[in-house]
Amino acid sequence: MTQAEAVRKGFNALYGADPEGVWQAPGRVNVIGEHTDYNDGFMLPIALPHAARVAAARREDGVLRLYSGQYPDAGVTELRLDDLAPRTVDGWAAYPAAVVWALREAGHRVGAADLYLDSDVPTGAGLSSSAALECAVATAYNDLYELGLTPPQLARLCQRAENEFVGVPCGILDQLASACCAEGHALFVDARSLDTRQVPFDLAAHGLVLLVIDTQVKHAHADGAYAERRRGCERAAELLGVRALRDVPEAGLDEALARLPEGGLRSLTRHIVTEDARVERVMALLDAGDLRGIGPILTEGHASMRDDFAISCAETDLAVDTAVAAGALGARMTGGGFGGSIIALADTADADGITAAVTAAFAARGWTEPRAFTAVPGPGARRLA
Ligand code: GAF
Repeated sequence: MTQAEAVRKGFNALYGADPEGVWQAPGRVNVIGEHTDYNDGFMLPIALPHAARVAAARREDGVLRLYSGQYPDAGVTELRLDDLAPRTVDGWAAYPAAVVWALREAGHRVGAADLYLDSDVPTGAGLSSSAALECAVATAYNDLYELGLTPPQLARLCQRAENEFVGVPCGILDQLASACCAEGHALFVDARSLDTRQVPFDLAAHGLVLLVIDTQVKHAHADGAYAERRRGCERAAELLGVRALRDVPEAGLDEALARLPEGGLRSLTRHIVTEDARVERVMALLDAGDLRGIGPILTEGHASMRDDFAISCAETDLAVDTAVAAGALGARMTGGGFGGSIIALADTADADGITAAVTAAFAARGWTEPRAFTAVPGPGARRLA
């Protein structure tokens, strides 16, 4: 049975009728460009083959019914559309509810629906499982209610849903990746204009793999620390008199740093400015067909997240250091930080050895065994059936 058939069947068994369709949206890993999104900067995600799927059918009585195959014990959540308000729904149901709320807030005439969700995007691993849920639901609603929204518009709407309804001050990286990525490609994003460009990212043709290693840790203070980094960047931009840190050119970095108070704001600024520059360097190499050459830039990016942005942790540092020592061309933490996953670019022949080395290093410290898989760029959000 395909995954589309599985959610269709689940929908039918639960709601006693066929859905009107099945949609899916992927998780992501970001190749480079971390925390640059809310600084109006650049980033380069790929979609994972892992995705959230939703079988859906419209309802006319204003009652939104939600069920997740990942949380069967929670049963069906019923919410009246007119009662939807920011921060009133907890847990996984907040994400689909948030999307319906955001559509209505934006003035779209959408009604309720029965939704049956499922997902194989690992949760809490920094791989955008929540954005995948949001984008799957937004894509389903876009079709069912014939809204005609473009993928970037859907991404913006999902970001608003997460910021205002769920209460997470994220940027647009995850939603844009989930909505706009294309198979076999990385997605270059300019977060200010929302201009995107599909960049061929054919790892196999270069004899390479992109390993994703989920450390299986998520440190508890992550949400507060993310918000704090964001406020720090905004404060630094204000003190420098620019709209966002994206407007500080790398050539003018030293001069900009000298105008900031000593300490945290300087290192936050240094990470963002150098990270934007790293995305541009990676883009230049990819445009020249040199996928292998991006490795060292990934590792530099990790050092910047560790030393300047201070969002790494012992587990991600150990995974990155071990992967590089075991022969990876480059490695870095991916996503918001404080745990989650790392990526490692490697020759195909070295992949198993790298995974084994990281696993052994974790075992030697008595840490939970990390989970590894290889990521091939998958498609963005779409209708399956
Ligand atoms: C998280 C956020 F949701 C994104 O918007 C982005 O800021 C990312 O962390 C860091 O690049 O995934």
